[in-house]
Amino acid sequence: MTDPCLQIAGLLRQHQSFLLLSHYRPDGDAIGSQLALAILLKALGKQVTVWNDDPVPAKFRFLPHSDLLTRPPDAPRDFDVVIAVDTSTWQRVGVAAQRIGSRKAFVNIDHHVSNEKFAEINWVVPAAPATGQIVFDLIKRGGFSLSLDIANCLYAAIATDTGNFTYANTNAASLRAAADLVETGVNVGDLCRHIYESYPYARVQLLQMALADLTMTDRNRIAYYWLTNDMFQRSNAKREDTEGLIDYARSIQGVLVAVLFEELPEPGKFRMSLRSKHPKVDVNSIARHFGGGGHREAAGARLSGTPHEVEAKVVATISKAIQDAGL
Ligand SMILES: [Mn+2]
Repeated sequence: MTDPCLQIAGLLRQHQSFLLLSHYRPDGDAIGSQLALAILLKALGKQVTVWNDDPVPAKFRFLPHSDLLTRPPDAPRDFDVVIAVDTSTWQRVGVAAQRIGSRKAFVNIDHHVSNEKFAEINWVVPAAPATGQIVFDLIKRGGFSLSLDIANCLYAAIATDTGNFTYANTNAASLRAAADLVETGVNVGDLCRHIYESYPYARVQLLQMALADLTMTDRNRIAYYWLTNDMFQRSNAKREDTEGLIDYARSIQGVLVAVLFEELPEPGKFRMSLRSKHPKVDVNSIARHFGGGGHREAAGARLSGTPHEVEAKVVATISKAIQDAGL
């Protein structure tokens, strides 16, 4: 079996023009992994295009070269190599997928256990807590040099997907990578102040409204709350401000599964995020039941119906999963 790491490293050296993609509503891992690869390719003298349907969330705009990321154009363009990072299904790339003319190679670098391996070269490592950690591996084993700009992007990627190195997915390799990145010059204090202590006040107001209706159910083992369109309007918060809001439900003692429901601007459409705090409760399979996916301990899906129906169905499915796990 060819090592996908070395295969991809070969493509980066051999080809000239690259398109870097990730999922819409990008998180720190998506943005950090896209930018790290973009900076690496630029240093190699390559032509790099970075697309996302949605802009870089404000709190990640401090990352070096974040202005490289643009919305896909209206007309298709040709590339030598297309690389999708942190994207479990090709559909999650959004509109960008329709703006690719020709390509010689198609690469998928990801860590979602639900990844559909949609490309020609699929490097999917479910044991990696962040795609940024796989990109770190690519740089190390691929024999590329790690600059401070790349290190900042990768630290942001790994930190955000591991809950700043606190979730159960954090492993020795994440901490070794982090040590390496700090040795390269990453200033942890500065970086974390940007990511975790620079929230717009509107986000806190959104949280305030949402927490006022926090629901605890199933003997306080399921905690959830809603973000409604009305709350977004009243708080003036943006959709990107929702990243991490689920952690307040997750952090409650005794809670096994936390859910954040979000009403989408399209009528009758919702998204939900799920977090599990128990190794026996796999929220990826719960999300898959609703057409979504993710990881064992963190997953999500998009839903349709009325808020009441959606909530009842999801809570019942989680209750059953808890029961089936013998808890
Ligand atoms: Mn990720």
